[in-house]
Amino acid sequence: MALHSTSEDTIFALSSAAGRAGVAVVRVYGAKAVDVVEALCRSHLKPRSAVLSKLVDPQTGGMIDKGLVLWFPGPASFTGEGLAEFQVHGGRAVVAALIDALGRFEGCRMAEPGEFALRAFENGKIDLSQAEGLADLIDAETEAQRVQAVRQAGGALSRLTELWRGRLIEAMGLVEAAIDFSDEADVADRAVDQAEARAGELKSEISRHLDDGHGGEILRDGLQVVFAGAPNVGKSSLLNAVARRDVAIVSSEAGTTRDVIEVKLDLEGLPVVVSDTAGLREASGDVEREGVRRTRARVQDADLVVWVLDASDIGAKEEAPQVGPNGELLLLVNKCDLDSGREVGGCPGAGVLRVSAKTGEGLGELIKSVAAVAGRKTGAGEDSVITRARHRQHLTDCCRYLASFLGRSSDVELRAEDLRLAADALGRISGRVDPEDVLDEVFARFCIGK
Ligand SMILES: Nc1nc2c(ncn2[C@@H]2O[C@H](COP(=O)(O)OP(=O)(O)OP(=O)(O)O)[C@@H](O)[C@H]2O)c(=O)[nH]1
Ligand SMILES: [Mg+2]
Repeated sequence: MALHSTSEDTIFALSSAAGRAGVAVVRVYGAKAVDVVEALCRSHLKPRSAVLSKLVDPQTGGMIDKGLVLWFPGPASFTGEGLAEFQVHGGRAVVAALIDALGRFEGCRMAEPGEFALRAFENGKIDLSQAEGLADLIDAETEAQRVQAVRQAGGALSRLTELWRGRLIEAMGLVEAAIDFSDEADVADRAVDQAEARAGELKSEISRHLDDGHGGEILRDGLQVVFAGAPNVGKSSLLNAVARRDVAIVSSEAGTTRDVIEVKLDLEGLPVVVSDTAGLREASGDVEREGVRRTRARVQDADLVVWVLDASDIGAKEEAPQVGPNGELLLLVNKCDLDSGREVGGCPGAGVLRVSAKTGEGLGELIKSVAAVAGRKTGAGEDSVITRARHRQHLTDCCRYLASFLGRSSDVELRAEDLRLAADALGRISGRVDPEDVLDEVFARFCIGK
C-alpha cells in the first residue's frame, strides 16, 4: 500500500465480510461520495438518515438492488470525508454489480486494505495507537481481547501518553527558562530543580507501566503454551484432547510429530495458543532434526511450557527443560491410566499434574491450570495500556532519555535535548512524530473495508 492515501480519490470497499450473507455493507468515502449516492439513488438524500431506495446503474439504467442508503457529509464521519453507505442484499453478484458500477465513476477506485483507517489517521480523526486498537478489535477473538481493544481504540493509551507528553513539555519549558536566565544563577537553578522533580516523577510513572509483565501484549497475541517432552509421551493426544478435535496425528511410532502444530483456545475469555511439538531426542534425520530445533525455539519463547512425561516410563530423575526468562514450567504426567505409581523427581519448583489423554482424567485440571496462568500473566481485569512491542519500545526510549537528563549535572543545552528526545519518543506512540516509519506496518494489516 502507498504510505499516503491519495486523498483526491474517492475510495470504496465492501466493509462487511466477503461471501454470501443476508446483508452486505459497501462504503464510499471521499469528495465524490455525494455524486455517487445521488446518481445511484436518482434523488437528493437527507444527511444522516436511512432511506430505502432503488439503486440504479447510471450507465445501463438497470436496477442493481433495493437497499438502505445512508449519507453522512464530512467532516462528521470515520475518515472525516463524505461517506455513502449502501446496505444491500449480501449476494456475491449483487455486491459485484454495485462495486462494478462504483468503479465506473470518474475519480472513484477500490480502497486498499486499511485505507479508510489510514485516511481517518491522516485527517486527524484517530491517532496511530487508536488505529492499532481498531485493528485489534477486528481481530479480537476472546472477551478479554475485546475489552482491551475497545479501551485502546477509545484512546486509553493516547490519553495517557499525551498527558505525559504535556508534563514533559512543561519540564522542557523550565529548562528553557534556565537557559534564558543563565546569568541569574538562583532562578536558573530553581527552574532546573523543578524540571528534575517532574522528570523523575514521570520516569517512575512510565516505569511502573513498563513493569506490567507484558500482560497487554500476551493478551493481544494469546498466552503461548507449548507441549514438549520425549517422543511418544502423548503430546499430540493431549493437544487433540484439549482442542476437542483431531488436529495432530497420533501414533505409537516415536517421532510422529515433526512440525509445530498450533491450536487457539478461548479459556474463560482469555486467548491461549497451544503448540504441539516434535518429541525431543537425538534426531535420526534432517527433518526430525529441524523439528527438534523448532521445539527448542518454542520452549525458549513460551509463556508456559507443559513438560509431558509418560506415567508408565518415568525416570527416577527427570530432566526439566530450560525455559525462557519469562516462561513457567508445568510437569504433566500423562497416561496415568497406566500408572507406575512412581513420583517425578529432579524437577524442583514445577507443579505436577497427572492426566490421561486416553480416559480424559485430569484434563479439566490441566485446563484450569493453564487458564490460571493466562489470568495471572495477562493481569486480567487490570488496565494494561501497552499492547504492542512498538509501544514498549517508545516508552523504554522515553525512560532512557529521562534517565540521561537526570544523570547529567551540567550542560543545560544537552539536558534540554534529552527532554526533547523523550517527548519525541512519546509522540511516536500516537504517530504525532515520524509516523511514516510505521504506517505500512499498522495499516496494511487491516482487512479491506476498514
Ligand atoms: N494408555 C494411554 N496411551 C496414550 C495416552 N496418551 C497417548 N497415548 C498413546 O501413546 C502413543 C503416542 O501418542 P502421541 O500423542 O502420538 O505421542 P507424542 O508425544 O505426540 O509423540 P511424538 O509426536 O512422536 O513425539 C499413541 O499410541 C497414543 O495412543 C494415554 O493417556 N494413555
Ligand atoms: Mg506428536
